[in-house]
Amino acid sequence: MSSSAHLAFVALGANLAEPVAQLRAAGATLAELPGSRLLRLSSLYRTAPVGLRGQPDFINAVAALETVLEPQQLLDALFVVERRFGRRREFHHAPRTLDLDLLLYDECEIDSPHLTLPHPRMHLRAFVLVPLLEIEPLCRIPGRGSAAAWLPAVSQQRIERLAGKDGRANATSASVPGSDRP
Ligand code: PH2
Ligand code: MG
Ligand code: MG
Repeated sequence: MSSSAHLAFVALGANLAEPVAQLRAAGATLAELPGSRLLRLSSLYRTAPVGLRGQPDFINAVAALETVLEPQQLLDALFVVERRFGRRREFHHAPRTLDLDLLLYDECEIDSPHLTLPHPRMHLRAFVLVPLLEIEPLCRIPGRGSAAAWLPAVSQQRIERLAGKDGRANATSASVPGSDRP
């Protein structure tokens, strides 16, 4: 890909309709986004809902993409994938078959009505930080510093890496690094 390519990180989440299968399929779909290449996909993690009551556990992961799309184009492409996976925006924070959140795009800091970068709550969520650090251990969040430095702040949030093949996100072109995190 050309030198105009950008590095983006996307959070994947689901807590409805066989979420492990949804996330595996979503990983494969991200590998086919226009103008983009899937560089890495984290393991899958089972996580307690954050900020929501009475919802099932989530399955979460994070993907690293190289892309020539601009941030808004990438966001639009992610919405298309969400819709393809049957996401209906019934109400804010409704349980979802697939949620794709753009976390980081190069060092960009953007605050527009449609898009805030970095994602404004990513540093406060174990379900983002843990898979992100699995695939980008030295990750820095513009305006927030080292991502790893935020881990103590989220240590109360339950997160468990899925063992065996369930922990593998199974996107054909992704390399899934081994992790000895329990
Ligand atoms: N997404 C939310 C709110 N809370 N909690 C977990 N564990 N995983 C998520 O993906 C998640 C959440 C809003 O999108
Ligand atoms: Mg979300
Ligand atoms: Mg979202």
